[in-house]
Amino acid sequence: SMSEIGRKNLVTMTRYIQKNDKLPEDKRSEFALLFSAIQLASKIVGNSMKRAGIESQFGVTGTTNVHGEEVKKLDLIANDAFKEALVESGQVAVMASEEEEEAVIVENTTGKYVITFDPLDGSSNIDANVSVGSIFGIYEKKSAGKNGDTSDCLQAGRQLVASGYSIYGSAIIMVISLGRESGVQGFTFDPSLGEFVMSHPDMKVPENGAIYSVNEGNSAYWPKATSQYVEYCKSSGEGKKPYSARYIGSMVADVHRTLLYGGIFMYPADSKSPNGKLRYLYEVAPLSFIVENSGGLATTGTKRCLDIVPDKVHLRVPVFMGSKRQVLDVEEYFKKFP
Ligand code: AHM
Ligand code: MG
Repeated sequence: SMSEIGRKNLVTMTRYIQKNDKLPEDKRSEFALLFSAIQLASKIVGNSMKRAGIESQFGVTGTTNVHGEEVKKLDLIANDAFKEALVESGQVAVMASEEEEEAVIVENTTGKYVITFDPLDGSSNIDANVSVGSIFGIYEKKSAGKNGDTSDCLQAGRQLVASGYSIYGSAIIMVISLGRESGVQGFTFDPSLGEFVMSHPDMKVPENGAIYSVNEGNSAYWPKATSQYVEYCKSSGEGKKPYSARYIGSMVADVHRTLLYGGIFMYPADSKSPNGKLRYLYEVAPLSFIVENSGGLATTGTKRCLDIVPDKVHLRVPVFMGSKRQVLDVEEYFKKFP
């Protein structure tokens, strides 16, 4: 707001990155450029979302709007916004996106970062005006060639140097981690300044929570460990009350709530989807990095998510993430019912 202008303690995302003494100087400048690209992409996506309702009223034919322009799906607008901004930052060698079949290799660049992203996650929720988000992970290029290649994307989540998400809700909030040492910080977009301003410093997921979040419609297909754990969530006894159920069906929103209120978010494997639904590189790994760097845990049931080395760009993995207590309990159920 106007009253903030000129205040010394106004921490914009760029200031936060430039002053982060957990990072070497060169990394700070590279990250400042990278994150300014991601902020730009998020602002573009946020704006397009706001316009989407109006555009679709005008563009009833589904192909052209009142200006005679093609009405693009928001997923594609978001994908283009991210790709363009990232390439223009000059910092990026390889990109992997939910919307691209193959890794995208950037040519003629000295950029040494690898970015994985889901430009618009949860887009099936948009027509109902439910919050959606963008998710991204940042790795360093490992291959030796001048240009990067697909192998640069196939790194364990443990190798992430940064990750984050933007959530498009009543406000645009961006939550980022520049590594374990740096923790997790949340920034809210202030339209009057055009800046993301720190609003949630040093986010910590509660160690214990009383919310479980899962698409229970799939329960007929769950393995025993998952069914038994969810039964436990709903049970009472020995001082435990039944947990509350909350499931938006938009991963960023469900994980954001989990960070703030605690509890557990799950997208388990089931007999129809033996690896669950969510994709490792641009959904599970970046959000596991955020959750773990805020003091929580993320597991497949039997393995820490950050330890998985993906063998393909669109690999899916089951996931349980959130408060330490709940995730450790899940792992116990998987030991008991392998
Ligand atoms: P999307 O990438 O096609 O949007 O799908 C991912 C979304 C997640 O945001 C959410 O957690 C999940 O799908 C919900 O799936 P379901 O409808 O099967 O519960
Ligand atoms: Mg997605």
